[in-house]
Amino acid sequence: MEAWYMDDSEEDQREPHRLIPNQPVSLDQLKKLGVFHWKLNADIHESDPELELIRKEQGYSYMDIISIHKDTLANYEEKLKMFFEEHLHLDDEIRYVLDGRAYFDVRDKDERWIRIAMAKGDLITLPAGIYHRFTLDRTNYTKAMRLFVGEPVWKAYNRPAEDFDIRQKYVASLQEPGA
Ligand code: KMT
Ligand code: NI
Repeated sequence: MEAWYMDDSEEDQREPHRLIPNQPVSLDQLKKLGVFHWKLNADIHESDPELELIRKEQGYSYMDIISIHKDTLANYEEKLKMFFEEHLHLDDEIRYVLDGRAYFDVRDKDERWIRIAMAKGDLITLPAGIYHRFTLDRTNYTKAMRLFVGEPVWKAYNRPAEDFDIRQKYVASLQEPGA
């Protein structure tokens, strides 16, 4: 996993959009935004004790696998367009890349876009209430495990979504010491 601040060009969302010079974002900076990362062995995801432990500790009872490719995903174009709309959820978004690659973009506390480049073996959690979006990269393919605490709710609220309690809670959490 690698993360960096994005340029503001509107060209192809699948391009890396790095600043020149590149401005990297560390795992520590991501933690302060409530974004957490694990590196796992995706080749053994069906029987990985490390994944089992995370699922148990975090209460990730639900899981499914989504393959995002024009030949495997129904309404591919429409869904990708939706995923790239800036939005939030009322619950954490937990994704584990099993194959291929993808970008998750998150807003930092000053509203700047951070691009998180995810590859096989990267598991990430985005906190409820954070504004984010998702895109494939130039390789146009990813397979990801979707994890959830309890029954999944995929509902996304596009920005602006300031009135939700969860949004206000999230923004307040950025002010806490250590954040
Ligand atoms: C979301 O809500 O941003 C998504 O579900 C992204 C696609 S899942 C790899
Ligand atoms: Ni989302």
